[in-house]
Amino acid sequence: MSSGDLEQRIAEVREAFLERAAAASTPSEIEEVRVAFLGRKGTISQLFPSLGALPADGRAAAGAALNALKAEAAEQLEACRQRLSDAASDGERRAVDITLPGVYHSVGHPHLLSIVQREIEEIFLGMGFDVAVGPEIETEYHNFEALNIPAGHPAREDWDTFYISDTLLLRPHTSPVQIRVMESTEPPVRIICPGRCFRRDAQDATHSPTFFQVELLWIDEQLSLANLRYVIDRFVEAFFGPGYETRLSGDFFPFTEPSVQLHMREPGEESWLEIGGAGMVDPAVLECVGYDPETVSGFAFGFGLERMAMLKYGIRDIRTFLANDLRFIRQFRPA
Ligand code: FA5
Repeated sequence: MSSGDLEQRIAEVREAFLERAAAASTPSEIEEVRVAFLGRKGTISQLFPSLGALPADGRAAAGAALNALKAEAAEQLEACRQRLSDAASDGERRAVDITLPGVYHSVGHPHLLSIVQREIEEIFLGMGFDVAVGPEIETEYHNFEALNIPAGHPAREDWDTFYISDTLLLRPHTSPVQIRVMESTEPPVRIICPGRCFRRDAQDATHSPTFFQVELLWIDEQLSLANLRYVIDRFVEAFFGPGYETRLSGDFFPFTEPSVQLHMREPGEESWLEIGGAGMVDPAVLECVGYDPETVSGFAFGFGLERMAMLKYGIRDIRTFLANDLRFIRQFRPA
């Protein structure tokens, strides 16, 4: 090969290198180009042995041209790598561009009924009660018999119950949880039980086929109606605040004796709203769960959660709770 041929070949290789280098757009493509031209068997490296075959007078110039190509190729590849890493960090910078307007992600919040349930739980936890739960599908035994309402007793009609089978039903009140707790706990017992109930009630402004009750049960020695009245008053004070009036009147429940009913009135309102029933636990119920009515006594209540929320927040129709209207739900975003 003459020195002119070699210079011609160097020019061709340079062209080919520049074309391949310009097309390389990833680190691995850049590495491929490096190996193809500058690697041990690369096109540029392979040209060096030809220098030895050149006549002495042209060898120096051809050697310089070849070295220059090798240096240029190495520089170009380094420049390609730099461009790629600049582009990558530019992309990263753009990914967290704090000057762009944010993307709005709507965050939900608990429903008013959950908020009220939690508030009530907090108040009673503060008074030393535990929170108990029971199944929404109940046995007839826990829902009626153990509560002193045997089969055929007319009081069963007070709870318009959805039956699932001959012995299973959707609980129409939370009172069966009293039984479950007493069956598994020695006295003293101090629990509340918030939970969903179901009744075949026609829907109107104060009735819904599905609603919540909060049950309370306190069994100890020497409890009386006066203690019940005290607990109700402290609760009303803590949950509703000042100005709400309460009224207890006589009632009948097979599982309490005596039994009372609680009505409440908003400040400045004329009409009373029934909140729930209460009373001293009937000795027959205590005996049924294996307690000795001679040594322990206690009281219970079952209050409607929606009714309490309605009074506290001025809600006039119980149907709004489940109407799924966001304009209603969003008014009660917890702080
Ligand atoms: C009972 O369910 C008794 N278990 C309460 C009780 C517990 C008495 C412990 C004594 C001792 P009553 O059927 O009255 O009682 O219901 C209690 C409250 O649940 C009602 O005052 C009302 O606030 C609420 N409630 C009942 N039915 C509905 C309904 N269909 N929709 C909304 N709230 C209801």
